[in-house]
Amino acid sequence: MEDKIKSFLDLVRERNGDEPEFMQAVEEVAETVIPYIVKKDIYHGKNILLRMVEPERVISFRVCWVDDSGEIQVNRGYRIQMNSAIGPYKGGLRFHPTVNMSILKFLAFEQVFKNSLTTLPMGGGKGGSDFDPKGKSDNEIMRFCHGFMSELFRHIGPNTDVPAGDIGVGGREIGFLFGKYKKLKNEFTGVLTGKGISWGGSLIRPEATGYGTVYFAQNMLATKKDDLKNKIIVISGSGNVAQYAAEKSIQLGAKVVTMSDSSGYIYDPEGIDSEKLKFIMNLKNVERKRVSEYCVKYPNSIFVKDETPWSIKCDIALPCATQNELNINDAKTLLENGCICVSEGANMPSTKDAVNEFQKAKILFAPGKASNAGGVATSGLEMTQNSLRYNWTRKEVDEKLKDIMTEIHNSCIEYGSDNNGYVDYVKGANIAGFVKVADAMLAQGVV
Ligand code: NDP
Ligand code: 2IT
Repeated sequence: MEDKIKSFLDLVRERNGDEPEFMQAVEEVAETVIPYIVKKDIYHGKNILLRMVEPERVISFRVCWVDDSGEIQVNRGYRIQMNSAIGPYKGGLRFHPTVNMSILKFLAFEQVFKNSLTTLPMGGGKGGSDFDPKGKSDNEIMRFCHGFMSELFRHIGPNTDVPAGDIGVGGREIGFLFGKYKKLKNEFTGVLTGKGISWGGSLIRPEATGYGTVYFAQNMLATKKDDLKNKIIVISGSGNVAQYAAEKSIQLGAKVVTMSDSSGYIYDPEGIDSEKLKFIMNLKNVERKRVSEYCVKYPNSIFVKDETPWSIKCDIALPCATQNELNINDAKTLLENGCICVSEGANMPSTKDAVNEFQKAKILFAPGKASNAGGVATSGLEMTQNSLRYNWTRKEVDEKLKDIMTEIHNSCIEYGSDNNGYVDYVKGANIAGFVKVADAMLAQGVV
């Protein structure tokens, strides 16, 4: 078995060159899925996994735009259309200076499994740009988004590929992207998700990833007859996912003590209550300032520069910032401090070694492709509402989101439980996600 996995990974590495994040995502899947494939005759001789690691289409394009001082700027835009076996390509757009092919391919690959887990008919894709939104004026953001869409529009569509937000792409950016698409195509369609409520968006979509991550933690804790009440929670990030993970945690009676951004983390031993969270939301979403400002407003808290929050004692950790933000030493520290549950809000925030530590200690650990799937699931619900030309209420969407998170949890249990009752959520999510896509690919033949 080891040999089979190794020769598969060697081949993928050889074909893809230096793409460390993509290889990390592929390795984690190969290690759990290849042993499953070996046991199932229907998949033999079909090279399904080799087909799945090859994007169906990769688009790379130039984005030119004029900044406020009149200078012409050039960025690179991408869309990876990874797999469309079970539905149109679906996945976010990331605007961040670190964006490159390796990062987008890892995200697109994870998205295929995640979207399959949601129970909804969505294929997987991801895109973005190395554009850095930090410090840009609203007009510069608009000009960049319009430039980006002036090429992307010809590759997407409500039945082809439906992008959404990710790091650096929120409601403001989706608005500018949607406006340009509509202008170019003369069509009002559900081509993007995360839209504003008055122009085709879904209630709960902004909240969905963070809420879903906490609902997944709730499901995991319930297997131990436990819940979130009075739990100490450490959260990283202070963007979309982190904010709503914090909001739901507070609503369920937990005490959130940290949040962070790329400059460091804040620690509030008294807890970030809903009033203080409102301050953070305004700081990040409206004023677009650094999280350290929190400590000026609330002097009983501290700001720790250039560090991640994992050394703070907690019961539950919710990494909600970015990939590989939690390493093996962080995992060891969390475990020493008594952490019993990690639910990933970000995509692949824990390094491979860190995941191994959590699994060795047999704590509750959920990989992002399962625990953060509530965001894209609610995007799927937005697509459904757009097709119906109808809007569900907040309560209706939230109920559907909760049900989907429970379904995903059940799938992980079905494919990830061992004989002693331990659930390997990584294995469960990978195999459950794989089966649906693989079966569709088999049915559709070699295309
Ligand atoms: P936002 O842009 O709203 O927020 C990102 C947060 O993470 C910010 O606090 C940002 O700090 C921090 N961050 C970003 N990059 C780094 C870095 N390299 N080092 C340290 N901190 C960093 O993005 P989201 O909240 O939407 O996304 C967060 C994570 O969740 C990502 O991994 C994304 O892929 C994942 N995700 C998002 C979904 C969604 O619906 N939005 C759905 C599923 C997963 P700063 O402001 O300083 O950059
Ligand atoms: O990583 C993700 O699942 C997202 N950024 C959300 C994708 C979506 O299409 O809503």
